[in-house]
Formats: sequence, C-alpha cells, structure tokens
Amino acid sequence: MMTYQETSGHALAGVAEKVQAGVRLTYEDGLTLLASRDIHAIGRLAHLVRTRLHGQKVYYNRNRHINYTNVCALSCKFCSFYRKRGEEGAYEMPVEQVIEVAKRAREQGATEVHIVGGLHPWQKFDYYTSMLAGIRAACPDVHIKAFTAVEIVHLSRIARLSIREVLVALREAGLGSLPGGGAEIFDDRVHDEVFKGKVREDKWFEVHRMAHALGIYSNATMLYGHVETPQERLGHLIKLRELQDESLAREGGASFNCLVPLSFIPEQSELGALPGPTGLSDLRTLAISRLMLDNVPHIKAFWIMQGIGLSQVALSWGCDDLDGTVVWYDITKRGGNEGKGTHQEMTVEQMHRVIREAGFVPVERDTLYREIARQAPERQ
Ligand code: V47
Repeated sequence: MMTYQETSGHALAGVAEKVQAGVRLTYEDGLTLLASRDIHAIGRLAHLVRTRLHGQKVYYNRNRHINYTNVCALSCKFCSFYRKRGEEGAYEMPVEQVIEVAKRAREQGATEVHIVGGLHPWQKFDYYTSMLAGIRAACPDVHIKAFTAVEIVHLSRIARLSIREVLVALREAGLGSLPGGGAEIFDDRVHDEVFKGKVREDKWFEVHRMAHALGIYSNATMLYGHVETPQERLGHLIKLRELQDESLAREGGASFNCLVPLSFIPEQSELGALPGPTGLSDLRTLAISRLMLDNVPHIKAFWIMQGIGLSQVALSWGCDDLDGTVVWYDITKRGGNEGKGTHQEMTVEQMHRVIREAGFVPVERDTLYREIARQAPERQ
C-alpha cells in the first residue's frame, strides 16, 4: 500500500496516463500526487490540463474588494481580520460609504465589486439589501459578487428566513453571484481545532447547492497550509467535485466557476507560530487542485495570498486566473496589520506584464468569465 512518504515513478506514470487520456483521478491518485517528490512532473500534468481548457489565455478582472465591516461574532484562529465591537481598529461602513466605493470603482473601470465582511452581531437584514440595491441603482452594469456562505447563513438567522428566501431576496436587491469564502477545510477535526463556532461544511454546501439550483453562480475556496493534513486537503477537493457534478447535471442551474486555493498567512493570527505553506507546497496544491477538479473550469491563483511572483509561476502549474486589480483588501495583509497593508493593488498594466512575461496571453474577463474587449486600454 502507498504511504504518504513514498510515491514511485511507476505510480506517478499511472496517474500521468490517466491525465493524458482525460480520465478522472481517484482519491488514491490524489494521494500519489501528494506523495510524489517530482513537483515538476505534477506541474507538467496540471499544465497539460489547463492548456487543454484555456490554451495560452490567462484571465484577470478589474474589480474592487469591499470589506464592509471587520466586526465579527466569530473568532477563527486563522483570521487576523476580525475585531470585536468597540475594540481598537473595529469598523463598520455605512451603506452610503459602500455605495460610494462601488461608484468610484466603476468610474475607474471596474466590472465587479467583491463584498464580504465579518458576521456583524447587530446589523439588520435591510442593511445588506439596501447595500445591494444602492449599488445596483448607482452602477447598474457592475456585477455584485457578495457574501460568503457563512454570511448567508448568518443573514438567514437574523432575518428569520430560509437560505432559499435569503438568496432570492438578495438577488432581487442586486446580487449577481457568490464568492467562495468560508469553506476553509471541509473536515470536522480541522473545523473544531481552528474555526469552531463557524458553520460546518453541511451548511456551506447547502448554500452553494441552493444558489446553483436558483441559477446563481458561485466560487469555491480552500484555505490550506495550517493544521490540515494532505489527505484532508484532498477530501476537501473531492467534496467540491461531487457538488459540481450534481450542479452540472441539473438543467438550467448554475455551478462553480472557479476554485480559489488560499495560501494560509499566519502573521497576526492566533496560529502565528505556524510556518505557513512554502512556495513548493503552494505550487503542488494549485496543481493538484487543477488535476482533481476536472469539472471546475478555472483555478485562480489569488495573487494577494500566493504573492505576485509565485502566482506568475503558478500560471504554468495549472492556474489560468489571477483574480483582479483588487485595490483594497483588509482580510489578509502582508507585512503587518497596522492598517498600512490594506492598499493592495495590481494595475492592468502590471497584470499584463506579469502574464506576458510568463508566456501567456492576458484576457480581461467579467465575473462569469465572459471575455471583455475594450477599445483602448483604460487605467484603473
Ligand atoms: O474565507 C482568512 C481566508 C477567505 C486568512 O470567490 C485567509 O473569487 C489566508 O474567500 N490566510 C476570504 N487566508 C477570501 C476569499 C476569496 C478571495 C479571493 C477571491 C475569492 C473568490 C474569494 O480568506 C476566508 C478565509 O478562508 N482567510 N484569513 C489567512 N490568515
């Protein structure tokens, strides 16, 4: 039997044959990949799959992340973002401020706002619907990707509505799609050790299953490189693959657009003593995500997490998307947490340079991965 320490070249050749033939990989194949020392062979296989799907294209979008509050009822150990109300650094954006930011982003060329925040204990449901309706009215052509599954469950509790009713109400107010956050690692052991108090995987899946049934597209994430084992990472990917199979089989429904593997940043979190993933572990995880999730079209290297340099390399390790221009991001900040790290931006020019230099063709996309053609390059 194969153990985690040893993968023979022969075993990897068996997996390579399957990938070349387009055959779905099993959990055991995933273990073989995880245990292999041949990181370059894994990269080549992932590159084969991403090239089959997307040729030389690398997608990016012009977006603006808006974190409307860092006040959160939860205290997840991996998170350095949350504050308790009244604590130094705690903030809550009024609806008007969120709308203003969206308007400014639109003026600068953004096609998407990505809105997520903490689980605010006292904010009423109409705060969220007014936020969406206000943005919709002020910038009708901006796609609103908002609220993780964890926030959706929180809203269903405060509004005393079912998950279905919350999603329908949010969509009526302007919601376009759901981001993938809050998934972390789908495993009860990891849940209880690192994010006890947060909804478990059943609720995360219930929200995304319902969204897909309602025709609302969504993304998925995986937070890796903390206390989870490689096997638990693999289990996470396979659970996502199963829901995607189900969603794709439903006529007229929606599905996952992409997986965003999030590289754990220990700085300033309660898990600050952990070393965090290395570059090779990032590349291996991204590549194996590409290989295991044969039914999810896009794998995103979110440059905020993996860093611009490694994200550029990741484009040859299975990734076809860099996310966006971002501009402002408060959930994780490299190099300290004193409020200085929130301006995190890649301009369109930088995006093109990074992609071209890696040998790919930059393609601007909208949230649903439709290509956008612009007359002349615009600055953001
Ligand atoms: O759910 C929190 C993660 C997520 C840390 O859908 C951390 O397109 C690393 O989900 N180190 C929110 N990660 C971000 C997110 C996301 C980002 C970009 C694109 C999309 C998308 C979704 O950030 C949380 C959590 O898993 N996170 N703390 C940390 N210390």
